[in-house]
Amino acid sequence: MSVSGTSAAGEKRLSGAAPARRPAPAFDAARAREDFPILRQRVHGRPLVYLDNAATTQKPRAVIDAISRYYEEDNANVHRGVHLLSERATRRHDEARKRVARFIGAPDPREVIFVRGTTEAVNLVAQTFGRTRVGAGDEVLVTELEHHSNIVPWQMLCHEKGARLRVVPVTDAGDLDLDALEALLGPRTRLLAVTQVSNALGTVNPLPEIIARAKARGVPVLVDGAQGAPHLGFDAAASGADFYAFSGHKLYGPTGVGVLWGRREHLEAMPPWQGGGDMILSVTFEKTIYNALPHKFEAGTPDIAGAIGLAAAIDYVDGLGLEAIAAHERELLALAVDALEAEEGVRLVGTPRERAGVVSFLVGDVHPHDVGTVLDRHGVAVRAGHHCAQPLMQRLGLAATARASFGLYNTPEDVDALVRGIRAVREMFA
Ligand code: 7TS
Repeated sequence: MSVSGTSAAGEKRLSGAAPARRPAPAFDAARAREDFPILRQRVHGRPLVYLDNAATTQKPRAVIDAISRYYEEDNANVHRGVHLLSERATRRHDEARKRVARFIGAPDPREVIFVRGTTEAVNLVAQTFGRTRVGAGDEVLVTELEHHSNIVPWQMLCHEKGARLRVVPVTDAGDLDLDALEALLGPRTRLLAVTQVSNALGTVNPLPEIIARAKARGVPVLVDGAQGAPHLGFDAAASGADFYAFSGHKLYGPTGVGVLWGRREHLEAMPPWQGGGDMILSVTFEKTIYNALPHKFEAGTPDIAGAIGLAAAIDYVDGLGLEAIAAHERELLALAVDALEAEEGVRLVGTPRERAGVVSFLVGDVHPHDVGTVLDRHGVAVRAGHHCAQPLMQRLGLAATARASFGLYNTPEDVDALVRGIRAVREMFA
């Protein structure tokens, strides 16, 4: 599933293109909010305003119930038992994989590997695909926008292989410098690892263009969809990408489960990663024959309840309509950006051409941690810090920012509460 529509020219949009010219479908965030039990509470005596969705999203009742129901009715290990419960658990786990495949437009559910999250997905690719493809003197390309989890695994690989990690720079506005990308794609480039959306600035990368440029040089592309999947969706088959990674917990699903999608031919050719049960067909002390996809990459008992919870989250999101959610979030974000720009003493960090989910800011010279603490006293949950993007912070000459990040249940009133909280920060530190 992807919110990317098809333009009048019939050209498939992924992200980064102009918004479709049609009225946004009505979306009732206040009503959706009631699906999330956790949001009913008060913190420090104030109604909770949850604006830390880029870190993790809250879970709707449908997801919580799906997980409880699994444990109450179906719990058993998968692929092992001959008994009814095990058959049921296996079937539900398989159905969850198919649900994910449909959501991201994967041509074949066997290309969907369940992992712990985006971090594990990237490490899997680095240690299998990367280890077989990258040698001494080769280059792996990342960008200045990346989260640590799309930097460090590649750095470790390069260190091991005597390869070179190269970095696509960002502009002061927080957009990738595509001319620099072009110049960096060279004969030794073995992979480009790039995020769909920046978790620190909200930049939406123009993936179709980026992927086309890499493909023109025969360079495989891994897309980090941790922040993209919840706001934009993805169409794996149409994207031209080779790998896509995302985390269930940022998509209203449970923690502990995420997805690696990879092109079949890559996954077939890649050596297995972890060894253990389920990833084998037969074992002797002399030789092990590995299992077929997807099991080859899923050693040990998987997070069965997690996969079922993730499928329930996808059902929930699709039920509301990812496109309607995206339109709602775009409106909220525009409101927040306007309000913060108009606010005395507030500086936005990053003014990318297209933005999703996130706005980073500074309040005067108040330390972002103090901003976050005062906001918390007003019931407003934001993140303050380097957002696991220290190289990006260094590039921008900052140690940290405060970050408000939006989800489907946020409302214009939440933006008002943020602004009131920021005024309280200014008064306190005036
Ligand atoms: N990639 C991006 C772009 C992310 O934003 C994150 C997590 C990850 C990868 C890692 O995901 P995980 O589920 O494996 O941990 N980002 C954040 C954040 O912005 N605040 O807390 C976690």
